[in-house]
Amino acid sequence: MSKIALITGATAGIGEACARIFAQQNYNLIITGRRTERLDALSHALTNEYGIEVKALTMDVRKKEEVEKLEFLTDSWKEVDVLINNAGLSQGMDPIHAGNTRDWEVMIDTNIKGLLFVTKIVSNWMIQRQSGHIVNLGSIAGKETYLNGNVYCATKHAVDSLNKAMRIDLLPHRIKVTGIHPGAVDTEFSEVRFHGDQERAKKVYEGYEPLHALDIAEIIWFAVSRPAHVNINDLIVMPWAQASTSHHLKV
Ligand code: NDP
Ligand code: 8X3
Repeated sequence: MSKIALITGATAGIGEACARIFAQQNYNLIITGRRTERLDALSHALTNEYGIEVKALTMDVRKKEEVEKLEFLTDSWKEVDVLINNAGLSQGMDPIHAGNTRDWEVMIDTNIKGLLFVTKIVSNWMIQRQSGHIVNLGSIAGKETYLNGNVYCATKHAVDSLNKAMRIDLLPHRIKVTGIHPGAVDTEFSEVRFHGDQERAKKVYEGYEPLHALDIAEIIWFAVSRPAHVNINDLIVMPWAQASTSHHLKV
């Protein structure tokens, strides 16, 4: 019987790449995000290409009542083996005294509260089966703090802490928990951070080769595919040309 992975934020970037990798590995998928058209297109593509089953659920992880729609899935879809808590974003890059409070709320609600709403539901399904693996997308921003990164960094430090907390709380239930913390990955991330300013977004990745979404998806698959007695607790993954959030070798 095929395993099931639930991937949040599968409409772009790392989440979409994870969907492709897990489909190649014959997983059936629950994919989520806010952009229904993209979810449907991905669902059709993966079904046709890999012959897997895909459930596409439009949901905004910030809205508890939308996340609770997961409870309406049939019992067989609740047998989730792998949860990838990937949905997340940054908004703005201003000093704390000039920060936009709406941006702060979006980041806190998505990166922390959204991750918690999804985890609460899916971890209970895993507890029923005493089995499962949760992968949390943190960031190098959850290990360091950089100029004007303030609230985004704080949300990813929270993810880092929740990753450790989940590992402790869910240990008696035989659930693995892994944190993946990438440096710069060339996705829609910077375009979203800069509110659609493509020129500014492009500059983030200029002069060096950043990571690609597939690099991270392959590493997530590596973590998930270790033998039963092995758990990768925490991984920081950087482009070779990036030593920290503020040190890049640019040519
Ligand atoms: P993208 O912007 O390419 O993708 C983000 C995904 O998150 C989209 O599918 C988006 O879907 C989804 N998402 C955002 N907000 C919500 C929401 N409220 N409800 C549901 N889904 C949401 O970025 P990445 O792929 O780069 O980011 C994925 C994760 O990796 C994030 O947690 C990010 O913080 C983390 N990360 C990224 C790095 C980078 O440099 N790119 C580095 C380190 C960590 P939709 O808009 O359709 O809702
Ligand atoms: C994304 C990486 O350095 O832009 O989480 O915060 S960074």
